[in-house]
Amino acid sequence: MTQTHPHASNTVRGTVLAIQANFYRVQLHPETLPTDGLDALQQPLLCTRRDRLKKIGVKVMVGDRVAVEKIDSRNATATISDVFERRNQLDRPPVANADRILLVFSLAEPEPDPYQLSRFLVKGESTGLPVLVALNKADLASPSLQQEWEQRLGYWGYAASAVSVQQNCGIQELSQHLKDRITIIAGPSGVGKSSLIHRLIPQAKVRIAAVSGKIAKGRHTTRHVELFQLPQGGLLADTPGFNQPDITCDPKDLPQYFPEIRDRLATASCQFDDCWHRQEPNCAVRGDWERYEHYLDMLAEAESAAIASHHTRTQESSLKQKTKSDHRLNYEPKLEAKKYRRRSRRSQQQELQEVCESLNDPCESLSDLSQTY
Ligand SMILES: Nc1nc2c(ncn2[C@@H]2O[C@H](COP(=O)(O)OP(=O)(O)O)[C@@H](O)[C@H]2O)c(=O)[nH]1
Ligand SMILES: [Mg+2]
Ligand SMILES: [Zn+2]
Repeated sequence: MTQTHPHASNTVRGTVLAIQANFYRVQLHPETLPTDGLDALQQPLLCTRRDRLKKIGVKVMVGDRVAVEKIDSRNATATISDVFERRNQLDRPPVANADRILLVFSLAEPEPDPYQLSRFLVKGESTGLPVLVALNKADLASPSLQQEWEQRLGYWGYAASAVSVQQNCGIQELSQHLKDRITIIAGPSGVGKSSLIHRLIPQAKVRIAAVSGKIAKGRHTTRHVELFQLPQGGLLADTPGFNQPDITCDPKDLPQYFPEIRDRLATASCQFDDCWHRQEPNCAVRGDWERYEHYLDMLAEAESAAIASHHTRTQESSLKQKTKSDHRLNYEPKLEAKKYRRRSRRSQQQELQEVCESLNDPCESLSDLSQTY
């Protein structure tokens, strides 16, 4: 990634809100604009990426802070000339510089499933970002049920608040936490994530329609990551619902994704430094707390995932070796032809993948949140 000096004078900067095909929708940062108040530049601009960035392979992600040039305020277009260093980067959904995860569950329709909640929480924690929790559809739940869940999540280490998007209850308070930040919304499907975004940003839908018509005629626009701008400042990204986030983290990292374990280890330590908190003697973590069973289940899952991915890697490398040792066979004309066809299919596949990437459509892999720095 290249870097422009962030304080270079007359560099206009902005944040990438959405990517479609080879276009980037960029909201300019007002404080970097020339002082002669250009009203036209308060709307997002449609940008292309400077050729040099393409050549050196600099990718632009949603959430990226960028430098722009060649601003045409009449047509609301510009060119991205540089990408600033990312603070962090989520793979699924592909978003840079996110500040927090907002997990939305519902108190009814669907009812909370403690183990599913727990998995979402662990997945959220694994991004390294702070995790907020909202319990929606309070209008469908008795006050005692609301209290019960708020308390239960409190024991788990989360200050969860019951809200009702439909009745506009608790939404103002929630939006205070979203101000001036990039927040990723996740949670099971049907809990009201999209409804929440529309409640916070009534014009969100309208704007999507207007832009997709302008830049991507004929292309499907429903499955891409987009940052929505909150009226009071701040950006929100919706993620399509998924019901069972998989636990694929490094098993060694799992304990730190449970606030209950973090708390226990802050005041006590296990006899063994490499304690898995299972049956080891003098473990400070094992004990009578609700999610301990969840921890054990997820630990087993993370371990099998690690073993499975190790197997895949070993298999792949032995396959490669086999091809190498069978190299002679490749001199047969028939196989050459096959090889040629295969390559051509592969390049087609690659092209498709590039289109997917530029559309920022993660194809079928939006099913979990994970982070690479
Ligand atoms: N009763 C009630 N229904 C809601 C509330 N918020 C959303 N819904 C409904 O729940 C359903 C799923 O909402 P949606 O926003 O599509 O959920 P998503 O899958 O998480 O994006 C829709 O029928 C909404 O009208 C709420 O606060 N109360
Ligand atoms: Mg939705
Ligand atoms: Zn232990």
